[in-house]
Amino acid sequence: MDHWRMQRWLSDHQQGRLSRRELLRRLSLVGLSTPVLASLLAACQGGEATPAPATQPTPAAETPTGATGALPDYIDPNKLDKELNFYNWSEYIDPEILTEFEKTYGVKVTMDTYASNEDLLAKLLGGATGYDVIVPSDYMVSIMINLGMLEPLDYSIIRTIEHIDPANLKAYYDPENTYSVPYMWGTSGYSYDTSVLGDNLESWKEVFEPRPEARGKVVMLDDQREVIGAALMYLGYEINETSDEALAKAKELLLAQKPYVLAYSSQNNDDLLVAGEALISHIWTGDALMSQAEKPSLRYVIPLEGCTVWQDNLCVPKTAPHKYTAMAFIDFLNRPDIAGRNANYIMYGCPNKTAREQGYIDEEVLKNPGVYPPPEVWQRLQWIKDVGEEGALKFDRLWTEIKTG
Ligand code: SPD
Repeated sequence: MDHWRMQRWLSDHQQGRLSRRELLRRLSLVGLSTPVLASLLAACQGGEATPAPATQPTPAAETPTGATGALPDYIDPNKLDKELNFYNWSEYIDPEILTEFEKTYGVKVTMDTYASNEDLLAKLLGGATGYDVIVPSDYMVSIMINLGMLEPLDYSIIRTIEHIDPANLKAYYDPENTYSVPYMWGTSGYSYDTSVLGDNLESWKEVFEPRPEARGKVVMLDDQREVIGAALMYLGYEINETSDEALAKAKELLLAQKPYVLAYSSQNNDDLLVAGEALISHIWTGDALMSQAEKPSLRYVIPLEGCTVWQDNLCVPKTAPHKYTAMAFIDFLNRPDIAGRNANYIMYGCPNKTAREQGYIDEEVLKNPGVYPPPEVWQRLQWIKDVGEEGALKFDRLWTEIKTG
């Protein structure tokens, strides 16, 4: 291993040019063991302080992977545009997959990122018309369909739909998959540091009414439906409950919790855990697993009272300027080898059945019950649903009261 190269990666990370996840992946590729990685990353603490640029060009010089295939024969190269604008959740794709698409298809991909479904919706409603592919979750697909914001998908191009597990298709929010193809799915439980809090934490109580050692060290997702939903489940309500009584109780709980909350963050919740500044974080599966790789004393919990299960989807906004290329990109992402590599990198549940069956997904990820929960755990998972305009307004108001209260 060239030390100069490793040093450059570390320095890029410290200056905010390389994400922690990408740094970790590159270092593990060159064979560094978990303890060595953990100490290197600890030495880099603070490296993420520099805010990431709003637009993240895909990495070029460092990525060793070249093109690994020709265009499928059903893709017409003359119809491909030279560029594609991808609006995705942060840390939600292996950057080398973007590079491979660029090289194979001759299309430059520009990716911007968002932190919540509500941010995505606000951005599009605010007039952003340049995006070609977006990744809304289940309930947000419903909302966007109802608002007429999505383009019907062209399955003469997205032929790789055949690899998606039928169990993940025809979901409640888009029963014919007219507008959406499943991308990844996961759960929203919490991770905590067993070396301080022990091995037996199982309830949302630890998050909402934390024990003294964890007070001031709790991080919540910066996501209104997730946070209010978790509070509702802890209180014994259904996650989509909008009655005034239930929301008043959720408000009381969340305001009482607030002095113990270090931050509401969906992007730094994992970093804060790894750095030891947080002891418990409300977190999505993939971020939980990635931080556990850096800090083995972390443990991911799907709480006894239940938590959210969600599925994120590839969709094309009606306003997309490069629709043919968008369909080709979605087709590419669903190739079993690509979907498998991506799932191994971001560590979320992968709806690509062929990728799972043909060994493209690491056994370690497939066997992890945090990623693929056993049937008894499924019984306590709930889907967030579109609660209509009035319900959405209530969640919105309550969230503002929590954040500013
Ligand atoms: N790090 C990216 C995670 C994407 C998670 N989407 C989750 C939506 C849950 N409502």
